[in-house]
Amino acid sequence: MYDIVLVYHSDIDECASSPCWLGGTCLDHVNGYSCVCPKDAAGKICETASFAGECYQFSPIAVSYRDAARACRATEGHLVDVNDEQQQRLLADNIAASSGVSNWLATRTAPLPLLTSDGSPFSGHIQWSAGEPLSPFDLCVLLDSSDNYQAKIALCTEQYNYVCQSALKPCQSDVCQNGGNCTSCFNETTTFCDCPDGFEGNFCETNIDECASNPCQHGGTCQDDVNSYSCSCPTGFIGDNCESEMDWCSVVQCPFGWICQVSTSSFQCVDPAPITREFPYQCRSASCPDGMYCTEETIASFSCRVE
Ligand SMILES: [Ca+2]
Ligand SMILES: [Ca+2]
Repeated sequence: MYDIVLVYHSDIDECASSPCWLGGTCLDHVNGYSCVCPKDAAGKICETASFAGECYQFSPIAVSYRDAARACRATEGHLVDVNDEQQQRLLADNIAASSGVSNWLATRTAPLPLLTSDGSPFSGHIQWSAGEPLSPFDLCVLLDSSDNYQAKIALCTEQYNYVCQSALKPCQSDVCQNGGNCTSCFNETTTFCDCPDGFEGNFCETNIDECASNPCQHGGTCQDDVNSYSCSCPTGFIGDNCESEMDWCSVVQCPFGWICQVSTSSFQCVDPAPITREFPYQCRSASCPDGMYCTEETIASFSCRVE
């Protein structure tokens, strides 16, 4: 008796759950995935974006307002401030393209007044933890995903996702290659490279292949350059893309007094007065330009054709 063991090697599609945010493209790998983020987004799942001169980081987890504020401070940012409806709409669109759930804003009510033992207002000076004093009954503001990201009041102790905000600054250490312009946020944990024409990639490390579209015609050879390309054309073709057939008769010389007639990839030299010829024309090495071969056609004509 033999046990028959069937082993299936099946790779799970880690992109099936659409893990990349903000329009990032997911690449499935063995045991994982990676995200290719759009130009103004960055991070493992494209969770950080720059727009309107500021940086925004969208959290994948739900925590209390206080923990959210603390997490943002830890990255040298702060909970997102929304001051007008346009900003709210922009933020809402980006939340919808990331976690898609409700998110805390920085806005909250002032802490409730502190009282002493006899009920009078506390006016002493004591040292507080960061973020304190914050009572469990303080109220905070969130953008409510169940109501088209309108603002809504909630207890600050409830748990929601959050958005951290940070100014976009020039980079202290320039990580961009090939002359890319470097900006950073969240204490340089996120950097953006604005690439010069002809380069792409997170660090402008990729010289875009302008030959990829096969611009050279008629079998021309393409040479990639920075934001440009050049074509080496086969004999008989000219132009930036080898698109034009050579007008041979304008560049070659037939024997003195002979007539040049051009045709596809060749030309012919014809003696207009063949009757005076004593001997048939004999091809010589100088009869045709380099790259062409000579053929005697009649007693008084020969052609040059591309080899
Ligand atoms: Ca996979
Ligand atoms: Ca290039």
